[in-house]
Amino acid sequence: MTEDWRGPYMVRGKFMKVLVLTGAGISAESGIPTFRGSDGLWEGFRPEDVATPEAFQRDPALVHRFYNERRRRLLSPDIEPNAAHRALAAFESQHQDDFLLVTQNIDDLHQRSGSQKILCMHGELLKARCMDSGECFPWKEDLGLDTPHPRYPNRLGRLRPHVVWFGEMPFGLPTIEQAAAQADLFLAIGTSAVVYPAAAIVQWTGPHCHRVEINVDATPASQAFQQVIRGKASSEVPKFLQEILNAAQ
Ligand code: BJW
Repeated sequence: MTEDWRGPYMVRGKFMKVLVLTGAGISAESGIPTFRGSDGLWEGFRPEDVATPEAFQRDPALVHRFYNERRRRLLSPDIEPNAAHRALAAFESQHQDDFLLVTQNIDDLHQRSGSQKILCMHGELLKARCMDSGECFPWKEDLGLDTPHPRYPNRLGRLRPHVVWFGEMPFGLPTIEQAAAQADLFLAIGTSAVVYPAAAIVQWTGPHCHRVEINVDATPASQAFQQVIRGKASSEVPKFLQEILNAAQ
């Protein structure tokens, strides 16, 4: 399964196109629970009760509570980016060709680390979206059924978390598809590869692309990667990216 990445990398020189996909595993060591781990975020919540448009219609108060708790936790002082987030931002700043970081995470830990070219395909927890106009607003407070609209204070409860629920279309798919087709290196970090279309991105890469998975466990997609690194993101991501930068010198 493991193949030395220096082959394709050195043939193409240092100006390679890099696409990175991150999932909940990269933020686990920052204190944000993953979705499907044993201490997972959805322990006690069924996904269909909190992460679908139907759930929100049925019981908006419950869904708001789920996201309010996560927003408060994200904003607590003990949550901060870890070495993997920081290494990706540092790599981006030193890499001289195309780079795109696609994250499924709705936390803002990549942004806090300084990542610039980032596409949040499942939305952002620190934004609220008007259900009528689609307009988004930066948001750090709780949302609820009595939350006034920032522009029209008499309109209450028309804001929802700016996140992508099951059955909704993720953001930026054409951009992601194009970046995948052109990528020389695809790096998937800390994602279980069970949620689509994110899980299919590896299939959208071209035959020339070197595909690397970094995860503590195997995933249903592991076979699609030439190089599989088993370990924690905070140690393996900085190591891997530094090797690439060293090889490009
Ligand atoms: C570490 C680590 C460490 C831990 N270091 N690693 C049947 C078949 C196929 C598809 C479907 C189907 N039925 C329905 C669908 C579609 C559905 C879907 O995929 N369902 C599956 C569950 C079957 N998908 C959708 O509905 C999507 N929309 C859609 O398909 O639209 C139509 C469409 C049509 C055609 C083209 C394109 C689109 C929308 C999906 C929205 C997902 N939303 C959520 C919630 C977002 C808001 C929120 O955060 O609350 O997104 S669900 C949840 O899962 C969240 C995550 O982003 C997503 C992925 O989870 P992730 O990040 O992989 O986390 P975990 O917990 O699963 O895994 C963590 C991993 O880290 C593990 O592997 C650990 O081992 C590892 N790890 N610690 C490294 N320290």
